[in-house]
Amino acid sequence: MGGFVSRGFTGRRRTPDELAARLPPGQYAESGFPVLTAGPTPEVPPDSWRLTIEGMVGAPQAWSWEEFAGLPFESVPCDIHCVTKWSKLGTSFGGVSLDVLLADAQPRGTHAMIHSYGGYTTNLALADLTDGKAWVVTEHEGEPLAREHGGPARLLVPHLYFWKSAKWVAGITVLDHEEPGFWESNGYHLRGDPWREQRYWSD
Ligand SMILES: Nc1nc2c(c(=O)[nH]1)N[C@H]1C(S)=C(S)[C@@H](COP(=O)(O)O)O[C@H]1N2
Ligand SMILES: [Mo]
Repeated sequence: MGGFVSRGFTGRRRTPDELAARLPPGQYAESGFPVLTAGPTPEVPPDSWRLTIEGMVGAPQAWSWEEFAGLPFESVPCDIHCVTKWSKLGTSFGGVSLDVLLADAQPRGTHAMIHSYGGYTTNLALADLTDGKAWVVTEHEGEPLAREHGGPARLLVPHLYFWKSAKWVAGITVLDHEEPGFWESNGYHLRGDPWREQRYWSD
């Protein structure tokens, strides 16, 4: 009886071995889906949402919600890792690969700045956005992406810390050099590989 009662107070649930191997160093498995937003939550009705690709490209691109819905859509099973140390294992999103979005734009640069409705920015190397590693997603676990998680559309870059996955994504500017985005200007690592624990500038 006493053992039963005290069970809930022994701390975080143990992560089974096969999942533990998917946890980068310093991370714990979170079963919920925490919301982390710097500042207010923008309201972006799908009818006024636009996604643009501009900057150092051969042909700038822009999609309305309706046009975006016509692009090849894929399901993306993945694990996500927040720099604040929670990881969500075995989740899934649905959206359009950056390979599809960048194909017609003909990028001429090496890096990108991602811009969100509300002003958030984050930087990525093009190499981290291409070859099946990044998506603009509109669904989470089969449902429309909730507004607090970036709905109607967010970037998803699951192999890097989750601050790179810009919510309410509005635009991708291709650059021929690297520039720090919002968190990267405030002490977060320029790349943010969770397997190398690239959390802060000094990592
Ligand atoms: N536009 C925007 N995107 C953002 C953020 C933000 O504050 N604004 N926070 C980032 C951080 S630090 C994390 S951990 C994830 C959190 O996503 P979630 O709220 O869906 O868990 O979104 C990232 N994308
Ligand atoms: Mo974060």
